Amino acid sequence: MADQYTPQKNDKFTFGLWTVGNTGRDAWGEPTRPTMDPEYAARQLGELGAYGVNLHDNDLVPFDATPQERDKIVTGFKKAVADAGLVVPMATTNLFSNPIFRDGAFTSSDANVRAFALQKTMNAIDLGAELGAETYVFWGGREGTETEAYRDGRDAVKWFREAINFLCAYVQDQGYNMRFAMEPKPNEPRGDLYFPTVGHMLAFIATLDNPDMVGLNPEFAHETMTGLNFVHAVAQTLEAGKLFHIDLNDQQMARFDQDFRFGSENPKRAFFLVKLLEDSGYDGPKHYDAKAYRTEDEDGVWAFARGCMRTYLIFREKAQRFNQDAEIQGILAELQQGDESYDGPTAGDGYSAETAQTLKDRSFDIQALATKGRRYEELDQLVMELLLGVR
Ligand code: GCO
Ligand code: MN
Ligand code: MN
Repeated sequence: MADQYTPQKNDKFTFGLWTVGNTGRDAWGEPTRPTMDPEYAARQLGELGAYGVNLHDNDLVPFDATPQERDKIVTGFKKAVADAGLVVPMATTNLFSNPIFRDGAFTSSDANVRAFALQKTMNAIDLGAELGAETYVFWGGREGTETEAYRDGRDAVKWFREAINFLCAYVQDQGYNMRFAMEPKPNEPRGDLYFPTVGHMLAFIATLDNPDMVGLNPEFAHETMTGLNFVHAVAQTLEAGKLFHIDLNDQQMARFDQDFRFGSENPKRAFFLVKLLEDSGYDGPKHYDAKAYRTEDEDGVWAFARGCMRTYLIFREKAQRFNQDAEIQGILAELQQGDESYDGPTAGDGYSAETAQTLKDRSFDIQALATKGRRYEELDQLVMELLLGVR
């Protein structure tokens, strides 16, 4: 039954074909669910209230399809997507499944493989553009190592940069309305991946020929696997103007790549993430890069997909309530009043010799500043009570 947590198109929730289509195969076991037809997936997602469906080239077009086969598949899929009332906001390249990429794609030590990766990506960019995608994601699943004995990591960084510069120029040359979103991950499937975190990727982007065209696609699970705070990663990405896309899911720290339903493991962190996204005015797609437990049949897959969206909307409502809660807002206002009572020069005013001297001469009440309670225990408990449903 529809309620206030039922997703609407303008909530902009998206799923990858590979997410709801995940067959439950893992390193130990065969698939537990059959392959899902992409057109069927689009229809089902449309009915669930999703806004869009995303894909890797080979989620739709098999690796070895002829141009005629490709065109037929793409025509059918475009129609299914339109009939379902969906869009394809993001596309990407599978640069990890075929064994040719076993030692990397853009960072492969073999120049033939690097060139093939560029060729495959240009074709996949054409496919994305044909489907209307305005964001193109780069996740370097095989861009890494198990051993440092051969490739010098400096070459990997250089080759990756060359590839992204080349592909930015390709997009511009074609006149596509498309931006790139880089997706960092620390490990899996390789032992170690290059550009393992949001911070590494932000630093890399600044070295590109066209940094304005390139932003991030951070993923909840990826920072969390490493023990990093995803909310901070997204905050820094937003502050840099680089949140071009986002992959939502859940994950326990220091575990295998779990890709759990959004909010299912770390609900409090997920709440603060939703609050940040909503407060920031982020209006891009909220993409679920997650999968149903391997125990599930198809009904379980749709329960999973509904759950991802529903949890986001519940947290969005909680965030609104946080912003309206008199007691919470009262504490915030009191804290802010204290914090803003300072009336001297600040770093934000910029440097001048006079400011520096004024600051050097200023005396501070160290004792008072060092001992005043911050009331975060009280505040956090109110958040917990809000989340636990007793407020
Ligand atoms: C992973 C990644 C991928 C990418 C996808 C889109 O951990 O496997 O998150 O799911 O997001 O390939 O580029
Ligand atoms: Mn992932
Ligand atoms: Mn992802």
